[in-house]
Amino acid sequence: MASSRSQETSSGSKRPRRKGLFITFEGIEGSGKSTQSRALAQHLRSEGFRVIETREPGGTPVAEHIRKVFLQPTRKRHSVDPLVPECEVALILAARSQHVANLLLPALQQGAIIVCDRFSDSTLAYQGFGRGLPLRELRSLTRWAAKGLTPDVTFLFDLPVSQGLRRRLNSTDVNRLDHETAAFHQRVRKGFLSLATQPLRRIHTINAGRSAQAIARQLITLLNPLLEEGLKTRRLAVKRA
Ligand code: ATM
Repeated sequence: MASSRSQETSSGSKRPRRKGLFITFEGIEGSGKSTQSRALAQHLRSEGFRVIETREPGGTPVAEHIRKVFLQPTRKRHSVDPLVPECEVALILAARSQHVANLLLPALQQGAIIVCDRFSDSTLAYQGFGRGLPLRELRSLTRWAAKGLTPDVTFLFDLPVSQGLRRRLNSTDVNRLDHETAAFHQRVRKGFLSLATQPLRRIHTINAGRSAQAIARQLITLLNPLLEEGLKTRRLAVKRA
């Protein structure tokens, strides 16, 4: 990790050094990532860190409004006007820009640990690999909406689509994307896995088919070096002095 006041991004540009830590959870639906992200946040709080739990789309009042429009199942009366992929991207980016500017950047500046359920990798996986929109443009748009913010570490929860969908369709809050075909969700899964092969090594693929306790232990093991580094060099906010 660079010790200067700014950090090198993957594109080679400089971004202001932040005090906090930005952790994201990604994966197909039904992978258990939301349960694990809540458990991790609770663990970090019990260790004395200042933690903010949030999600995308959403996380601020305006972004949560946009989430409702984005996820609302297509009703019969809306079937003449289904959301097109470009509109999906526009809604996601609108929500992300609010979230980044009004919650994530200020909290990171104050040394908080952010535990965020989905971020830009979901846009590449769902709208890029899933819907077929060009990845290069999506990367540039999402960088713009996120003011260049990228996670410090990402946990990608992976399991076969059939298992994820089975878990998901048994739940009570089925959303618009849950009704997509298995082929769509397969493309999304493959997309996530291909993002995880990138050389930056930010994304850790987690086998989501294991017990909740085993997964929780693995996340803490992966995170510990970053927390130690954060306490030394970033000034992470802790409750005890
Ligand atoms: P959660 O159910 O994990 O909160 O996610 C809501 C949906 O938003 C999820 N859909 N399914 N099925 C993935 C979708 N989504 C995108 O399509 N693109 C994005 O950029 C984000 C952040 C979420």
